[in-house]
Amino acid sequence: MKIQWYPGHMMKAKRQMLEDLKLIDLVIELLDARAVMSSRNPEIDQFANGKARLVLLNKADLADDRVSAKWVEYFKAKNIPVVLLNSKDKSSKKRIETEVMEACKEKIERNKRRGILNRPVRAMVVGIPNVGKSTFINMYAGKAAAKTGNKPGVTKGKQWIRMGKMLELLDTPGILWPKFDDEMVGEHLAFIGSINDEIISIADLALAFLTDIKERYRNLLESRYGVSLEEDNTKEDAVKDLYKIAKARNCLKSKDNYDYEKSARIIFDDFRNDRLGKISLEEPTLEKEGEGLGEE
Ligand SMILES: Nc1nc2c(ncn2[C@@H]2O[C@H](COP(=O)(O)OP(=O)(O)OP(=O)(O)O)[C@@H](O)[C@H]2O)c(=O)[nH]1
Ligand SMILES: [Mg+2]
Repeated sequence: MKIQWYPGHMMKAKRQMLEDLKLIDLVIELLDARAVMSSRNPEIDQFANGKARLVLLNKADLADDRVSAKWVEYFKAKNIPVVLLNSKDKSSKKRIETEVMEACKEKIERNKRRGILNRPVRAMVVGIPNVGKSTFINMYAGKAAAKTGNKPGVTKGKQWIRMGKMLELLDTPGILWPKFDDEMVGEHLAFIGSINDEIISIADLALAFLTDIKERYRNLLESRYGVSLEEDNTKEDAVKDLYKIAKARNCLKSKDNYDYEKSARIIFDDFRNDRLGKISLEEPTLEKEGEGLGEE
């Protein structure tokens, strides 16, 4: 499926972000651990050039641990500080504090040498819609300072949140980029709920989702819906699988007329709310020199 979503408010949010970057010492980039490649803004290295960086692989509680471990290795090999994170888990706070302070260490020391002692480090939290930026900030702050919600576009404008004396965090609205070069990127972003569902045919998206994950996570689908999925993985098989799930969930419009939209919504509600199991959509691949995620 070809999916694009770049509404006007994102263009505005991007302009604001570029403006605010001038004030920032550290860029905290939140990625979705289930779709690390697709959730990474391809322009980020250019935006954040010269700033201290920290990558957080958020929603790690929803991702496949085996795959997440590979992603950690991937970023480590590139010398990019990376942390696997569940922002809903309050006990992550201590660990993240250490990482943030480590990432800003140089800046704090440079300030000290210049005799600047009381200026807090300023960090900007960036990422695609719905990746958990505001949830992360609330966990870190230990209070509900920023508004959160399980749909894209909850944060509308920027908001500074002060963390004690030494740190200020800037919450930003989620942004995407004008065009996804690869169709898969748009699909994966839609699966994880970073694209407004209203612009997509949800039943078609469910077919794409079933095709995408069936080979690796067949057992999770079968046990969640109590069905036995088709052996193969063609488009026709996906239609049959969606039918089986609709039937198992009693999604009827009228007698013998199944409501595929309803069953598609059930599948995405389950996937996005941790009822399907730990699923990762993307694994790191070997890449050519100089290509891929992030600077060396
Ligand atoms: N399971 C799980 N859910 C999370 C995690 N972090 C955030 N969420 C949930 O993801 C949804 C989106 O969180 P937000 O913090 O509003 O996301 P955001 O990045 O600020 O989104 P926008 O403001 O729309 O750009 C909420 O339902 C959160 O509860 C996490 O680490 N694990
Ligand atoms: Mg937000």
